[in-house]
Amino acid sequence: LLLEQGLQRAVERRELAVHYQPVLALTGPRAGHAVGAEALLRWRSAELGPVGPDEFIPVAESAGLVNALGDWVLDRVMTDLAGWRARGQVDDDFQVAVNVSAHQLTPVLPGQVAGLLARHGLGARSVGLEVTETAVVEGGTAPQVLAELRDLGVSLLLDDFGTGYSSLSQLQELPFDVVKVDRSFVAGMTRSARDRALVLAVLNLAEALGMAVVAEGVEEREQAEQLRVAGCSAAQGWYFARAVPAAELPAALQQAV
Ligand code: G
Ligand code: G
Ligand code: MN
Ligand code: NA
Repeated sequence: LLLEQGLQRAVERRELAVHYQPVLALTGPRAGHAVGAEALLRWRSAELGPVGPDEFIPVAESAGLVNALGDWVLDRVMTDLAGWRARGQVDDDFQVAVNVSAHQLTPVLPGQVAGLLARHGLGARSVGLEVTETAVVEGGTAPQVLAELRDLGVSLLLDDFGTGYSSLSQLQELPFDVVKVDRSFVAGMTRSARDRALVLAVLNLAEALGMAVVAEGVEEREQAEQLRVAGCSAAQGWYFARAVPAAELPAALQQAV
């Protein structure tokens, strides 16, 4: 209840911030360079101190607050991105991926995203939406909503891949552009042959389905190297860069290279 009440006031009290973790290309002409970022919501509550999204997003979902929160995040991200572009701090094809909750995948979302893109003068390709497997399987209207977002030109990323319950047929039917390999598999890949086999299998599967792969949670040089050799197109993780506030991202992008 304390969390719920705090969350209700978090926006007006300016306790929320979006941080950004650089995503680096591992292959292709931009290899070694930051080509995008993942937006990660942060809440510093006056009463509770810093609270992580793992803790407050479920509360926001059950309290019916996650749509308002999600709207705020999308607007914040597009404001930040438009600013970096106006100052020449990122390329036109720099893409920010935003996590969306299953509850946000309603028929109003595509129109909302289109409206925000127009208002901020951004092309649809500059924004990606990260959705978990569970969100897609649960939601009755989710596939239709995803199809409309895809028609807009927004990128769709399947988050935490391998930890949920999506079937291979769903992966093929849903309009995802990118599969994000969960960091639990990346963590084990240099030590466990099984984890390595799993990551390689995801890479093969994605290639067969015409999807790109972003590896999450890369903490060691050896992981980055194995992923690059295996043909993984992009990666993020503490080895390259941590999530930073919007004002610090341009510098973080240079350092991550
Ligand atoms: O940044 P961190 O590792 O604490 O994120 C924990 C979880 O919270 C991740 O699964 C991430 O996808 C989720 N998350 C982070 N920011 C957002 C957000 O803006 N909206 C939603 N729905 N989830 C988020
Ligand atoms: O579920 P999702 O992929 O959206 O979660 C992203 C979360 O992973 C963020 O909370 C972020 O802080 C965290 N994260 C990012 N890079 C690393 C990393 O290299 N190692 C670990 N353990 N967590 C990371
Ligand atoms: Mn994510
Ligand atoms: Na993830």
